[in-house]
Amino acid sequence: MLTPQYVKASIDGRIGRIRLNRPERYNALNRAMIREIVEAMERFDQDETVAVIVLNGEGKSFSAGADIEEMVDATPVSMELLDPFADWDRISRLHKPLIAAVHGFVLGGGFELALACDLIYATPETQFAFPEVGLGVMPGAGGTQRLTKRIGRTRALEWLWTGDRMPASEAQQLGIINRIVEADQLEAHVLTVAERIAAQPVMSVRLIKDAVDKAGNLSLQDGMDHERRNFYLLFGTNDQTEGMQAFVEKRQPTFKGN
Ligand code: CO8
Repeated sequence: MLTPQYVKASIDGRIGRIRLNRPERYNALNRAMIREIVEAMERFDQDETVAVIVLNGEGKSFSAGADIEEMVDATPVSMELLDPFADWDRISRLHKPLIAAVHGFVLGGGFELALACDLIYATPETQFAFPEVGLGVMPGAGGTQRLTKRIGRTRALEWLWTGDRMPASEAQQLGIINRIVEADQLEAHVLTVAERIAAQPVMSVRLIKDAVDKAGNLSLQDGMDHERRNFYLLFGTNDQTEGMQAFVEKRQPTFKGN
């Protein structure tokens, strides 16, 4: 594997950290950068020492979206042959919690990358938008689908058609982001949340994510059937035995992550 050029990846305790590192371009996402992000995510997803993955952007902003210069001469055929979204699709197949800590501009593909994460924390000054309409295109990495599932058709269309900037306060009201945190506390806050999740039984965290993902795609009954199978499966884990035994014995559990 080549040395990453556009991202910095590191492990901090049980947290896998990925920092978008193209600040001179507002972390505009070219194809190589997306591949590096996805490869780092997959590496952490497979690494037993990592429990949670945290993503953030270096410089003034999280990301100003896909690299426009890279797309300016694209044709339908070049896009079809390159299939740039194949890498993006790999993000949905990750099992571990993905947390985005965003600031500054979160635009276009940058917004799509944040929406592909499980939790989003933002600074008060963060601005979200889908400006693609003004470039004669539209979101292509899940923006129309994920935004609509989050906030409903009517609201999504307004943001997508106008390309207006959505302040963090509104993103929070709409349920797009989890919480607004002052810029100087964002990193510490997100790491605290990540560490709390990392301390939970690994299989519970994993199967909760799996079941919640089904809620968007299955009927209520099919989703509940899936949930039940995950619930039963957890009775095969050591952490279930320990968690329930510890409760009965009135002591703190010691989870082993299996
Ligand atoms: N792509 C390429 N370069 C960019 C991008 C971008 N998205 N955004 C900023 N840059 C570059 C600028 O060209 C500039 O480069 P240089 O210094 O060489 O002139 C540098 O970053 C600094 O930018 P500005 O001088 O423009 O800085 P400002 O502070 O004046 O403005 C903005 C910052 C508001 C972020 C402005 O740069 C902007 O509007 N950027 C474009 C935002 C945008 O339209 N994003 C949507 C892109 S399309 C998309 O995301 C489709 C997603 C579908 C997935 C595709 C996968 C293949």
